[in-house]
Amino acid sequence: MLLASALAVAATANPCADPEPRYACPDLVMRAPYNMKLIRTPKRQLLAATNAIVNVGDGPLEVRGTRTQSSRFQIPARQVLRGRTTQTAPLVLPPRGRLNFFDTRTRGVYWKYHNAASFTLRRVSATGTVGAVRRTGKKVDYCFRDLTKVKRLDTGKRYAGTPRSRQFGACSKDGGDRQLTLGTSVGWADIYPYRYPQNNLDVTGLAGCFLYTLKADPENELVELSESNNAGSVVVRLPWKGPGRRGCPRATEDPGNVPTPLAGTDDAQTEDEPSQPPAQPEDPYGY
Ligand SMILES: [Ca+2]
Ligand SMILES: [Ca+2]
Repeated sequence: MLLASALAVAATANPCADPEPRYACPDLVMRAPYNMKLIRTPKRQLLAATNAIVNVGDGPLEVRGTRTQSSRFQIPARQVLRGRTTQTAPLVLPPRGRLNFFDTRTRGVYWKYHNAASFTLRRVSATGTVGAVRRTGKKVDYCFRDLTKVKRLDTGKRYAGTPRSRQFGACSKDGGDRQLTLGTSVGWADIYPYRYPQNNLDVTGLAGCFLYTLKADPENELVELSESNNAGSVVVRLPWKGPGRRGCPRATEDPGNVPTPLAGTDDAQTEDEPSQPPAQPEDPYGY
């Protein structure tokens, strides 16, 4: 009954926009790429960036996967919205995305949400207009977890409703799992340091001004309070000599929609590049 209701709702509208019943909905934002570094390989130049997906909504992002018989390494994923009151039952949406048993090659194999984010590079003209996508990144699978609490960039305070402790832990490494839950709580971030596998764009052979954009939920598989704030961008000059626009114009069109300037109020900035990993029973970047 609940599932049938969910199907009907999801087919017509974003339940986060419905006045009744009211669900506590997530709102993903991608902070502007930071800690950018050029990684040189024998044949390629990769411009890497740390990225942080933050939930600034009024409810958790929660995704559940239940194994079917069809696939060993992919699981259909359903988003779950919680009611604002105990009288409202959780809403389980139809599957629109999937979980992949993703091999990072160097950091283990994890269950991750596919198409959680995208990396794109577009040329910026002398007048600041943004052209078509020139390069796309490989990293699209993310854990969605509570890695660290963050503060608002505008006030330096916590987001309202931020849980004090982690609600969603590291991704499972068990390929035999039959049911999985991934998520990111309000006021928490899922962060990937620039060194993380695939956390880069191939900029080999490019010269000029470009807009480097990271976007959360680029296929809009997840319902949110806002779909217009999911990306963060920075203008870079190539060949890479370092961060900053270096004479490049500001982009007049920002496919990232909302600038996400970094400020010193963000816990993520201090926790994403620890000189020594925090003492935890598992890889702190268990993703
Ligand atoms: Ca959003
Ligand atoms: Ca979305």
